[in-house]
Amino acid sequence: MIPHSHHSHPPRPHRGGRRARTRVLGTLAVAGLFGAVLVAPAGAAAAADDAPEQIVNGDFSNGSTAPWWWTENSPGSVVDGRLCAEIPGGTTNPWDAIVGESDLPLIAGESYTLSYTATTSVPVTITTNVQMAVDPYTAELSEHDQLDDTATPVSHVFTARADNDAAQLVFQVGGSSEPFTFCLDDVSLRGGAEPPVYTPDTGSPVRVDQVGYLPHGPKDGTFVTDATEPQAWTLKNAAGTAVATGTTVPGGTDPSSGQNVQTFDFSSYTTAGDGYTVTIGDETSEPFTIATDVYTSLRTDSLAYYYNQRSGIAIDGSIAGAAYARPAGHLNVAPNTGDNGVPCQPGVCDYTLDAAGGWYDAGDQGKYVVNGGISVSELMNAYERTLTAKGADGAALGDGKLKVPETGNGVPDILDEARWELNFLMEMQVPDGQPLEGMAHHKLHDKAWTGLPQAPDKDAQPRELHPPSTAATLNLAAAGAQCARLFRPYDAAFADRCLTASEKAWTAAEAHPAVYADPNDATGGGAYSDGNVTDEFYWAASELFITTGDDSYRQKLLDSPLYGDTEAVFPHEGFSWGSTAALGALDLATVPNKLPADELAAVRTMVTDAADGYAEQSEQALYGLPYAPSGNHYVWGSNSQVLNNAVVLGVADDLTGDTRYRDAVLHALDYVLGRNPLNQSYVTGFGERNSHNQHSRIWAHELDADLPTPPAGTLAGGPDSQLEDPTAQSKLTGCAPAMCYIDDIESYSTNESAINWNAPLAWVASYADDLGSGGDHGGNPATCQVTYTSYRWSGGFTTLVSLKNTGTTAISPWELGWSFTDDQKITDRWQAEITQAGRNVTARPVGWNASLSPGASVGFGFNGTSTGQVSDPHAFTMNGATCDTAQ
Ligand code: 9MR
Repeated sequence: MIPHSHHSHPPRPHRGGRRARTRVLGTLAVAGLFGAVLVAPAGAAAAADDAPEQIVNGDFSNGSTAPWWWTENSPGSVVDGRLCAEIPGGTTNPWDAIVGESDLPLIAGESYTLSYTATTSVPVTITTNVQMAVDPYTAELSEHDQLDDTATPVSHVFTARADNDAAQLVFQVGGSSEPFTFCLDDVSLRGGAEPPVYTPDTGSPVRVDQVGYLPHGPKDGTFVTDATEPQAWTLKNAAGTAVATGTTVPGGTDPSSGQNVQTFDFSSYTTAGDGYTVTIGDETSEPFTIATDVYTSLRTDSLAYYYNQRSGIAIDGSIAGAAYARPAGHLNVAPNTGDNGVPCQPGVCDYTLDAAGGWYDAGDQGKYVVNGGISVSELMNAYERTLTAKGADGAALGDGKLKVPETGNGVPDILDEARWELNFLMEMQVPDGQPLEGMAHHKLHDKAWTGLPQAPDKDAQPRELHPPSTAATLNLAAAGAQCARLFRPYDAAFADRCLTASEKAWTAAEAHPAVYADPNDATGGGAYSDGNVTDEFYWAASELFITTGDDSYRQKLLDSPLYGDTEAVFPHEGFSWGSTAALGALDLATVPNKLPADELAAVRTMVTDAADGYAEQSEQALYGLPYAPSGNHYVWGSNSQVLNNAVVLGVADDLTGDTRYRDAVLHALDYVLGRNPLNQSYVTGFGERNSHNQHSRIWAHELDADLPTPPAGTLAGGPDSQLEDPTAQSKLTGCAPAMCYIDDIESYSTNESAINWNAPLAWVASYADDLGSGGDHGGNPATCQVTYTSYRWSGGFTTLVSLKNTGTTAISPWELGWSFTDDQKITDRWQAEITQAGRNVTARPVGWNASLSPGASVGFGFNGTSTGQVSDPHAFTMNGATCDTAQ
């Protein structure tokens, strides 16, 4: 890699409130001196109630503090829907403690009304200023407001004298001898002009999946137009020849973008090819492909992201691509100070942990157990699905298929990648004999934020362990239990280690059920704080129950406040790192386990009920996405919410074969790959207009041309309507929710990549690629049927298989493949040649029984040994195509 200097870019502080705070701190001392001089001119008229609102997030209703800031001595957080800050006693001046918001545009001569409600736990007089944010801090409004513990509405009117693109509102709450709590709500500054509407370059108004469509899948697009009458559309092939035509369906205004749109559907066209376009009037879409393998490279590239994110290992250019080669990061080689022996933050512990390895979380180089757990779990789910779902192709994730250095070790490559993170999660466990033994440290990261770019091996910041948390501990318990069952056939010692770590973590979490990470612990790394761990308990109990069959875990599920609560397990807006119960429910619904039939049926119903909701969101959306956040609040990482909902839909399809669910999954993928209000493919290297400037310290090409862009397959977080970084705030003001995105390396709240976001992309890409390569149970009727009958006893089994040709043509020779879901090992067989590699089994004719005419069956059998609980496989492929199963 070509050396670069990060001195050419000043180190950038990071993250929402913190970053803003750092930026404004320098102004505070003088703000007071110069600020409180002017009063509102007499006679200013109140701005009308419907005058434009200038305050961003004035009611704190979504739990976020952004873009509010406060001085370091007065930490703030959202409490019961208000922003509350702890103000120290003993300061001298009003400006010694401040809570404020910046970037407020003011227009000279315009009248403004500032209003808010606030309480203080002791009576104080505060100074409320609207002022310049820079020297000389001239105030347009300066008032002394008397506050106490009653939330009396305060309102002030003023007329701005000067234009200002970025004024600030400051509540100066210093100068009290006693400490107090200051809580703020319903802050409003009305007047002036509407914030400018953000108008990005969105290219063609004809929006399609810029990668393409499966021949037998749905093929839909969206047309942005003022027209209200149906329009003619033409599908053209690469030669420009019209191959299909139709008319659009007017849809009205899309609430997520404010665009008037129409939709078009060319599903009935099924001929494979590259370079298709859709033309409407004079407008032509980006080109796309129709093919069964249209998502094959998305599957492998989305997974290659993880190798590129590895810490503690040199990235090999012959695997990752020459541009991505880099030395190992964070192995205690100077200037690195970790991660082989990482101390705690001062006062947190007095041991060090060897926590080398794992994946960097995102554009930063922190490693977080909370987010690591869901990420590795969704990767393991992509694999585990191939053991249980009809038509899922384990070989595509198998040994030799992915970009990992462990290829050739006989273990599926996706498990090799998962193991890199699982090891790290286990390293974060508090050692025996220490306080909080068995819990997991919440996170490990730099002491202070580094700037961009920053090569991992050149990071000189001290690395620190942060305190253990219950949420992290349960992430370890859940991921460890899943690890134990998946690695059992490949590496029993590793499986044992995972299970031991998992059970120990579970016990520790039960002993310390409410140890929460500090929401303000966000210097040098993200907070990932989570004050509700009922979902993590549900998830971990599910995984431990599936793996061990121990009924005490089932009892924990029955006792969980989430039991049977579909809305809580599968939130309307999607599961996430802070809401993980869905992971447990999805696995209970699909992975063979000992739940009694009625409880299993209830879990499956919960999955399909949730999927019905997401499918409906997709069907209502004019851009087809299964994500309809209330109030159109697109969250930080919204693309991962879209894709997590698609995972639930994919599982519902696996359970039922209902094409409604399948269509919604594919529509989610279409949205992410370009059928959206910005005409943006959010995946690097996929589609004509793809994101390639994601916020990254490693792939900072936008800041240093010698560095690469992110590797192909990297997902951008996507629209975040709360504008939670300064770049978003300055460049996206006035954006419609689904358009609050910018492919700018500085916009970490809309354009970062993260391990928990690429994971559902990999899951969905894997699912979609399986559909294309024969697993399309919604589109192509199966031409084979398998009857699988096992006789089991402790330690062994005998199985009889009957394979029937239910198609209309003869097959010769046949080849039947499946994967064991458990630890079965075939010892002898009859009437078929059977080979087993790990869990994957292939049966072939012995010779005389090679030919299967339509309607004919062939039978064979085998004996085997097993340890622990064993279930029958129920996903079979004959010569690559999915079979039906008869039970
Ligand atoms: O994904 C996280 C999102 O849900 C939060 O709103 C946001 C702010 O706390 O943090 C996101 O996670 C970031 C983490 O804190 C640090 N590494 C980068 C992550 C993605 O932006």
